[in-house]
Amino acid sequence: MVLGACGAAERRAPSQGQNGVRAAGYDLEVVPFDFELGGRKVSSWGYNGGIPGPEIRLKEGETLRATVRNRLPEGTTIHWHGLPIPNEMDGVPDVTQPPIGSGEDFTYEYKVPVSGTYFYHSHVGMQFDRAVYGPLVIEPQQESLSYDREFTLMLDDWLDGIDGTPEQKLESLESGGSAMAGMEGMGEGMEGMGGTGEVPRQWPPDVVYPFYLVNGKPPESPEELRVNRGEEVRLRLINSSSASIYRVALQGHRMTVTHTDGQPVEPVEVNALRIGQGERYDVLVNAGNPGVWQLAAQAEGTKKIGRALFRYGGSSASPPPADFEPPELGKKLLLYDMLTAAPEAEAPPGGEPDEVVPITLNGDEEKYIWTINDEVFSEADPIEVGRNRHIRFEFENKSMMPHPMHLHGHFFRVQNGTGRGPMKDTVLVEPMQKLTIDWLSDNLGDWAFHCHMIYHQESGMMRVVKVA
Ligand SMILES: [Cu+2]
Repeated sequence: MVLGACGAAERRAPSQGQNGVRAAGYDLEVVPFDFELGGRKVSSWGYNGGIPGPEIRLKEGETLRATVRNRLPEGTTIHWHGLPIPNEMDGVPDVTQPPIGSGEDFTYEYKVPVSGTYFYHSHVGMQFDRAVYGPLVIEPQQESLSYDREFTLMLDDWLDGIDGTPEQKLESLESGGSAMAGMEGMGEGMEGMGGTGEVPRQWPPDVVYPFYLVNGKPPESPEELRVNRGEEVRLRLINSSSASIYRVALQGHRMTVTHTDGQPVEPVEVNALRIGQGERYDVLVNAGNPGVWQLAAQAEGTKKIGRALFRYGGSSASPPPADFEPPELGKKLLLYDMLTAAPEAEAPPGGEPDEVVPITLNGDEEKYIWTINDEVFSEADPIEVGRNRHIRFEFENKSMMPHPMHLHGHFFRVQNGTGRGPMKDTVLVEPMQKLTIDWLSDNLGDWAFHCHMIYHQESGMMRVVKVA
C-alpha cells in the first residue's frame, strides 16, 4: 500500500466536529493523511485531511454542489446516504457512475429533497472502513423541535493502520479468520437486559476493532459536549461504522427519540438505543443533572465502548473512566416496535402492495460469502420493479448474523405491527428473523440495495434494484 505516501502536499488542517459552514458549495478533497490515535500515528484516507470529513449543512430545498478532488491512488465516489436524489448523483461505482479516477475531479449537484440527519461516504471497495465519511445535516424550512443546542456524533470502528488495513481484514475473514475474531467478549450475561418487548441478543461481531471512535476521537481523549443546566440538547447520532452495531446511553439522563434515518417519529423516551451500521437517530436530552457524564456507545457483542463526555458548564467533576458503562445501558432500550412515523414523515404507501419481493439473507461464515436470494452480487441479475408501485420486500434472515439492510434512493416503512411503522432507509434484520418493509418506487434508476456491514457487502450481500 502507498498509504500516506503523497499525503503531505495535499494535507490541510483537520476538520473537527462542528465545523460546518452554511453554504451550498463544498470542496471535498479525498486524500491520504496522518492523524494521532491512542498515542500512535495512523495514516489513512479522508476528506480534507480530517476525521470525520467536514460537516455539510444546508436547508431543505437548497442545492448542494460538492466537487470531489480525488487525490487517492485509486478510484472513489461519494454516496449521499439516505437522500432520495436523482440516480446519477447517487455515487455507486459502476452502477450509477464510473469511479472518479485518481487525480480527477467530479462535481455532484442536486436539490436537497428532505430534511434530517444523513451522512456521506465513499462507496468504493473497502474505503468506507477508512475515514472517508462525514456528516450531512439538512435543516427543515421550519424547525418544529425546540432545543437550545445540538451536537452531531459520528460513531466509527477503527482498525486501519492499527490492525492492518480493511483489505487485509477482509482477506483474513475470507480465509477463515472470522470465528476467532468474534470470540472476544462474547456478551455473556448481556441477554435479558431490562426494557420492554424482546431485547435482541448481542451477537459476536465478525470484527472486533482496536478502537471505537466518536467524532474521530478514542475513549482516552474524548470529545466534550458542553451544555448548561436547563437546556434542551439535540443529539444527531450517526453510525458510520463498517461492522459494528452499538448500544448508546447517556449516564444520568434519558433520551427522547424524535427521528430515525432523518424521518420524524412520535417521540419515545428511552434509556438506551441500538444503532446499526448506516442508521441514524436524533434524540433530545433535557440537561437537568449537572456534572460530567459518560455518553457511551458500546459495541454490541463486546465489552468495548466509544464515548463522548457530556459536561455541564461550571462542573469541575472528574470524568468517568474511559471504559465506564453507564447503568442506563441495561435499562429501557429502544426497539423498532416502539416507533411510529410522525404524520409529517415522508408519505408511505398504504394498503396492499402491487408487488411482493421475497428477500432471503444468507451466508457461509466459513467461506465468508454473503448472499441475497442465494446469489452474490457479481453473479446476480437486478431486482426489477415497476415505477410508482407499492413494493413490499419480505426479508427472511437465514443466517446467524444481523444485517443492516440499506435501500438507496427511497425511504421505506418498517412494518412493526402498529400499521404506522417508522420510515427509514436502513433496517437491522435479526438472525433468523422475518421482517417486512413497504416502499413507493417513485425514483427512476438503478439503486444499490445492500447490507451496510461492509465486509458482508463486499462479500456479495448487495443487489441492484432497477426502478423502470
Ligand atoms: Cu450483513
